Amino acid sequence: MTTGDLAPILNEAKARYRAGRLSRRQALGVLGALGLSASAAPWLFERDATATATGKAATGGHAGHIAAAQEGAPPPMATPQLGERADGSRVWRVIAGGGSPEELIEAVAFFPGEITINAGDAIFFEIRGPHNVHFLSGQEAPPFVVPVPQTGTPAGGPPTLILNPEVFFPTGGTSYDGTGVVNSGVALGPAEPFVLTFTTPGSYDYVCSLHLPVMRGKVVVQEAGSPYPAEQADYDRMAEEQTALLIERGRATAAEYEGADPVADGSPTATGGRVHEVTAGFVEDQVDVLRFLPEQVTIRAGETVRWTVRSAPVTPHVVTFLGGGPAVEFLVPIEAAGGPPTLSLNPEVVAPVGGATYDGRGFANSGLLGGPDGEVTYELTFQTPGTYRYYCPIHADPEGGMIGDVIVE
Ligand SMILES: [Cu+2]
Repeated sequence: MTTGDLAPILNEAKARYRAGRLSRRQALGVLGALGLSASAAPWLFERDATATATGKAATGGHAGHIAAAQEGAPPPMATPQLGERADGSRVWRVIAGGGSPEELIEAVAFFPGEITINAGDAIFFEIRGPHNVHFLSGQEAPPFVVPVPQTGTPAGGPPTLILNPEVFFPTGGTSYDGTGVVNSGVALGPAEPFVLTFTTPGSYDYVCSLHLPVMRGKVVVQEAGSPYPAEQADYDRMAEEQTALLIERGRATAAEYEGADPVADGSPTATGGRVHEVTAGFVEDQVDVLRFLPEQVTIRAGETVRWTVRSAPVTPHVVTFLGGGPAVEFLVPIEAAGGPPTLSLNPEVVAPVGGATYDGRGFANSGLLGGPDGEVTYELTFQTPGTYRYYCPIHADPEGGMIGDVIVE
């Protein structure tokens, strides 16, 4: 792997860090996993400057990114020149993702979902968030997590899950003729804008392989010289309207879950208490809300909390209580002899840990909910009064992001 190959992961880490969804500690962990020092990521030291920036898009690069996003302005990106080129072909723009990072609301859609261009035209895919643009020519999308057999241990052991390089790294060239595979990799923009030229008339489906089955798009390529049914400005207006609608929808549904009667049905559990429902993230339509709802649930000693992930299979989550112990990382490096380490999913996070009750001490973990094994709920009964903080190690660290509290009276 060369440093260039690492760019998508670094860009993704940078984007998450700037959106406040990755702590400095986690970002350093990613660097460590990639075998890099902190000096390879100067953006780690710019956050204070960013936080005090006034949101002027003109600051360029990344400096105004977060501030601009907070003011509802599109983040400043390195945008290739859009519109007509000297040879008469055009460069268009499609936006992948977006949403309202500070509210932990992500649009899992392409804007526009379908675009009509002519042969010879190119599309700049402006990727906002953890997404890729994947043209598969009819092949099935690869899973974004894959098992690798344990080779080093005598007993074999369960397979380790790693981030699939087929999804995370770019493949294919800068043009697409309807055959083969072209993948942007999981990247976020400015350093390496993903621009793809379409050479051949046809209708081409593509996906974000991190957010299947909902995040799909289509490019219709006409013969060169055909009249266009819509202009870029029309698509931009649609993108803005649709994004705003999706954010609104995410807020409305979140408010419903937030305000729902926390006592599910009052029916006694095996331990005699009642069950309180918490939604652990949901996907509705093409909006993905990465929050625990309600964020604080108040129960009596002896009662049970049941978390339900309502975003499967698009987005998995984990419910983790640290009980005073150190934070756990979702991604950990596997050292490889003579090569850079691979990013694997921490088995401590992926597998359930602990029993059916929790007294606030030690580590308790749901394991991956909404993942390949189909499990979407997790229950814990609390016997001891206190306030217990938990978080999702995929989408937060203990200081920020997807966090909740259980208050036991
Ligand atoms: Cu999560």
